[in-house]
Amino acid sequence: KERKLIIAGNWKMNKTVAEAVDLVKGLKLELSGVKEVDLVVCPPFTALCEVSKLLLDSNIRLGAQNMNENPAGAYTGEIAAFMLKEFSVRYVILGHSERRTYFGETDEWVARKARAAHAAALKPIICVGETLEEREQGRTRAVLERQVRGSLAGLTRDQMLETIIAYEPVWAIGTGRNATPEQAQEAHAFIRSLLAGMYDETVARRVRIQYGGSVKPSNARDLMCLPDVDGALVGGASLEVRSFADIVKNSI
Ligand code: G2H
Repeated sequence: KERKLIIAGNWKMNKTVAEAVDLVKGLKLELSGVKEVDLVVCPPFTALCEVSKLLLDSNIRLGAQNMNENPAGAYTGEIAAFMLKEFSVRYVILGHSERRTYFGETDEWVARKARAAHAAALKPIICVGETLEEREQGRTRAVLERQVRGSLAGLTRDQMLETIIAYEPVWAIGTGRNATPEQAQEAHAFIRSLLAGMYDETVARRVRIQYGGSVKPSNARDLMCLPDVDGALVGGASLEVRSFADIVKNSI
């Protein structure tokens, strides 16, 4: 494959600091030799500080699960990019469907966050994906097009090259029901074709598109070998050393 796979663990709202430290120590033991895949863990904000210390001498990079789009100031309860930079955070997940559903994030808002992430030299992982209802009504492509165009609005070509997209069909998130390889490949190829239209063929060829939604050791190989799937955003199965390490190993 011309694009290097990137596999990221999205821990969501899980793990105490002590649990996070244990998990990362275990992942370092299991995955220190992995060079074929870019590896990222995205702990909750409260564990970033301790986890960042453990990753100083590691091939595993640090990501956050969200950030505020403003530089600093009176935004009670929010976290800004410069605070993430203090812990050597390199990636930030933006517009996850849980944030869109429970916290009202819109495409336009996600795009503002993406521009703020790039302004701070953080690489955004921008999530898109249709609901079951939208798929059953045959609206998958229309929804993906609206989300991709809206959530990437205003990104320059250079910024786009440093952006990762995660295709996460909402019906596959945390349900144990992953997209079939055919469904995933079709959606990924469609997203790539959108990038070609919005930017150019080189951008479309270079940008990595992760699949997310019930990725586990048993389905990782079949999904990661697809031509337009360039990695995984893993939720539930990233919470244990064994399952995350096996997903990585089965993807190589
Ligand atoms: C999708 C995914 C991680 P899970 O949200 O972003 O979670 O693997 O638990 O479906």
